[in-house]
Amino acid sequence: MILKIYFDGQISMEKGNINQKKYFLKYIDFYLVTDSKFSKKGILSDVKEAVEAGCQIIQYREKNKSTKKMIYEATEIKRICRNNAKFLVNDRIDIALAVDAEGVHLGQNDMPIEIARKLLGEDKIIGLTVHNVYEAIEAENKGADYVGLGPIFDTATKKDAGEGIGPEKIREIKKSIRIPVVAIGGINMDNCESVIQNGADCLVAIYAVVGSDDVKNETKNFINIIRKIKLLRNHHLTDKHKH
Ligand code: TZP
Ligand code: MG
Repeated sequence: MILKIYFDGQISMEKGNINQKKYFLKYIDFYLVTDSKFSKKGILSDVKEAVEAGCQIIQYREKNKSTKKMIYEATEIKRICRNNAKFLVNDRIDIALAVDAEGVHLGQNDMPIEIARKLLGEDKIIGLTVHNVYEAIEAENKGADYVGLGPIFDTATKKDAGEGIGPEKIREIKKSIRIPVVAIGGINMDNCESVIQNGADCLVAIYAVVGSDDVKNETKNFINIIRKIKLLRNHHLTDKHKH
């Protein structure tokens, strides 16, 4: 069980245990969620380019494909991620189990997290979508490894996402839980600074990345800006403590 941290910030977790999982999640920046509707070159190409750009966590999200097709794509994504990125499956515990993915991402109406945990075991990553402080605290208490918070801004990518809650809401959630907060919904290069400034540990931008002509470059741009703002944010925090 070796956790390797490379000089360029890449983290590789070769065999999971709970502490390594928690440590890994503390340091993720940009999180790619696949979307075959908006993808220009196909989801496998998107995953490959994002991993090459340094993305360390990928979520396979498909709402309308056959189970057979999903098993095939999930197997391919796992192969592309290898030791370079964690691979999670949205909603489908059965697919995650079938391909031995590193975790799942669940919504409020998906399988209850306690049951998912029993099926997947302690080493797997379970993320839960939350919309408010109450759901965030409940997610932490029930053993979620991170929360997905959103939609931060209005988005056309998920039809039933509801209205954007605004980046300031991230601060409120951060104060109420210790597990990482992954911001999602309507995030692009122009507004991502405010998301990190307000305390998000990580962010997802689907359309801005997979709908672009150059997934690798867009992923790199997001990673660079997130890391820059985190450095400034953390520097500002330590400065405040000095005075
Ligand atoms: N969950 C909440 S908003 C959303 C999901 C899956 C869609 C985010 O897509 P985009 O293109 O980054 O707004
Ligand atoms: Mg779901």
